[in-house]
Amino acid sequence: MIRIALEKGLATLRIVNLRDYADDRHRTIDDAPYGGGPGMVLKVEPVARALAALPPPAGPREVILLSPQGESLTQAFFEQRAGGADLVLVCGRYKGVDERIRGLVDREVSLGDFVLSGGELAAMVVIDGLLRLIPGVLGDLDSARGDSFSSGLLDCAYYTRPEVWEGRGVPPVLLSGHHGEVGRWRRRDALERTLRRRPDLLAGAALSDEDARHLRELGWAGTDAPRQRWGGSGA
Ligand code: 9D3
Repeated sequence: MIRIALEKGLATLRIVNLRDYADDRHRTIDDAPYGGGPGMVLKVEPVARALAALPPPAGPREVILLSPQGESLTQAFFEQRAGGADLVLVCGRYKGVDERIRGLVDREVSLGDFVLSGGELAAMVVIDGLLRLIPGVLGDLDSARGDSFSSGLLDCAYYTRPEVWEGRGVPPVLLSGHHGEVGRWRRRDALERTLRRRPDLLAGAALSDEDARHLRELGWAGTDAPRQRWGGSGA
């Protein structure tokens, strides 16, 4: 998907190697933390020099540090940035980054509460989530418009051929050809799945009176229960 966006000229990507902005012959960009302790810390000067060496942006530009201390990425983050302003994604490694690097960035973003070895994969996640929203990158514009999180609900169930697989069929309404009924079934299924799996999302979803009535039939109290987490005690 990233390659297609670049080949179509719908986005440009520049990769900067921080080692090119080191100032010694070993191209060192990390050092031991003041105060002692294990691990290495990304130095501030290579990051500052790399940022200063970027071509002047044509329009607005936002510098984002990928870090486990950042705020969690959301679909809203991508939607707010789909307009095409320049993004600079700074990736750390090691035990962490010199605190003064935080003074060089506009925000700090994390993928979630788990530990990666560096920010590079997180940067690719940001790039993927953003480029797919650019019109013309995905074959079908509607496949981004209809995204699960754009509606604030989880997606409904989907099926494709065969009609029966190892004795397991498909909800008959999906084979009925009644588009109105299919639409209502999908909405109800999305509501039901969201209630069971991610009740926290219901607080932020745009719900019609009929949606709310259906949810209450399913036992929804109208308040959001705590999210069930993988590996949690409630799993
Ligand atoms: C010892 C404390 N660790 C923080 C949890 C140190 C540390 C571990 C791993 C500091 C940086 C990293 C490298 N991770 C990232 O750069 C990173 C990341 C992540 O680890 N999890 C979720 N999102 C992200 S975005 C960048």
